[in-house]
Amino acid sequence: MSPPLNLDDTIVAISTPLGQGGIGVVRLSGTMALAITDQMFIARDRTRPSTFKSFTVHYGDVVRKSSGQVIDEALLTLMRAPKSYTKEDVVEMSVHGGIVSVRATLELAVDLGARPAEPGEFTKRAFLNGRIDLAQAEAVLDLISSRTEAFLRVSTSQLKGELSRKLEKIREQLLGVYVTLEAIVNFPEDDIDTDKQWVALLGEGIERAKEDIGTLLINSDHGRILKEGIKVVLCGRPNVGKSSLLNVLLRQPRAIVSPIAGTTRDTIEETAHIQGIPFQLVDTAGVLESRDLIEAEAVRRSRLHVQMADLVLFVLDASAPLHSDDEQLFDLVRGKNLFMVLNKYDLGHNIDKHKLKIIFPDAKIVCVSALTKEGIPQLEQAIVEHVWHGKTVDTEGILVSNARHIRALREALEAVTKTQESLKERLSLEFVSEEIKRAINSLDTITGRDIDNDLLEQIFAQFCIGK
Ligand SMILES: Nc1nc2c(ncn2[C@@H]2O[C@H](COP(=O)(O)OP(=O)(O)OP(=O)(O)O)[C@@H](O)[C@H]2O)c(=O)[nH]1
Ligand SMILES: [Mg+2]
Repeated sequence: MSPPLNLDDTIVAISTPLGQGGIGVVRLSGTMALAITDQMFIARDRTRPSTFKSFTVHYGDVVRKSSGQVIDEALLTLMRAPKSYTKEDVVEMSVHGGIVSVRATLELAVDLGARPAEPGEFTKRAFLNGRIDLAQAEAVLDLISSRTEAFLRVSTSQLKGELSRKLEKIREQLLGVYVTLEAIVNFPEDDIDTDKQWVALLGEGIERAKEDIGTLLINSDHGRILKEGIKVVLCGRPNVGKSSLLNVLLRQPRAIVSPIAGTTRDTIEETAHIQGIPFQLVDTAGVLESRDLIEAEAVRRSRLHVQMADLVLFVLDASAPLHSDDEQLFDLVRGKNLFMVLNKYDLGHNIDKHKLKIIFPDAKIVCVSALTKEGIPQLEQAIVEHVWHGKTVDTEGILVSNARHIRALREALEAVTKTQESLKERLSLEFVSEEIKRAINSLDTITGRDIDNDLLEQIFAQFCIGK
């Protein structure tokens, strides 16, 4: 475990990606931020940064005063505590992009007493100083790594506190139940338990909380999909057109296509966005029996990808009858989420669809031509529908996407369900009350109201430096 970080330190970091760019930002936060800036920034009008008003921007030079060396010209932005990202005094100096200038500015601040920030330490301070809760801090992380606009919307809504407010509502419901239960347990002489009404009342409160947690969990599937994407694996015997199909779905000629069987000898992975959802498409080698070590490895990889797929597109040649090589692959894809993609439809339909239907009753059959692109929009539509299980997704609503949050919600749901059962079976009220407490604690780990230090370290360690 790393030692606890000192909140009294003034921290500094380069907050923009290192590399060539128009500008680079060096950010300072802490009680000494202004005093340090006074030592390294000379404004054009010679006024000292510590006298600047909050939310103002100033033009000047970053200067190493000991040697008189001007490091770069800069624009300085000041945000005074508590109205800043960290709730501390924050100074941001925008210097010219490129590595040298930002590094020199950072080193100067360190020489003057600032400590290089740990990854995510600015956001961590925002959390520890009570500006945002943990769910919001994690939304910052998601926002930075968003790969689709749909997911960007999800993380922005979480950052604005929509998830936190919903959790707070559920917490209050459960807390109401908990307080009532504790009162009954501690003051039995009030004789409330002769009145059956309270059981019904408690039951209602619990049921409502359960429904709310349940809804968050159902939608979390969608949140996770938007965040992580869906792994779609194309498999099938050689020459059926897997690579051609991959290229069509990617809208670029990524994989080599040829009439020679066994063209693809390795797995090819690319990301495609279909209707705002990120898909990780994997093209596999069609070889069945390997003639050499390379092909043996290709077969092994293909099998591994099929096993890990969220959806398998089993590609077949629609213009020819089922081939024994097709059938050899049936066992590999059995039990997977499966689409039968009948390709080369432009060449005729000689495949026995009826037989396929009998062998794979649950698989969807789609006819396409990678050559003429006939049926491709329908294939894409079917994939998207399959992903959302036929439901439309409201990406404006609250979508929990974080695995940690999902786990905590599941625990809370389990505890609440147990409470319900215990009430029904009229088990001891102490027991019921304990379970409610457990549910509340689980919810509290999401917002960080109740979280241990190690986990906190782990969460912020995923951030980049400077955020
Ligand atoms: N007429 C027609 N030809 C197609 C279609 N799709 C692919 N082809 C042709 O079929 C041949 C094989 O295509 P590939 O995409 O390389 O097939 P593959 O399944 O990736 O083959 P391997 O990598 O060897 O396993 C090429 O000559 C393609 O041009 C289609 O829909 N219609
Ligand atoms: Mg291929």
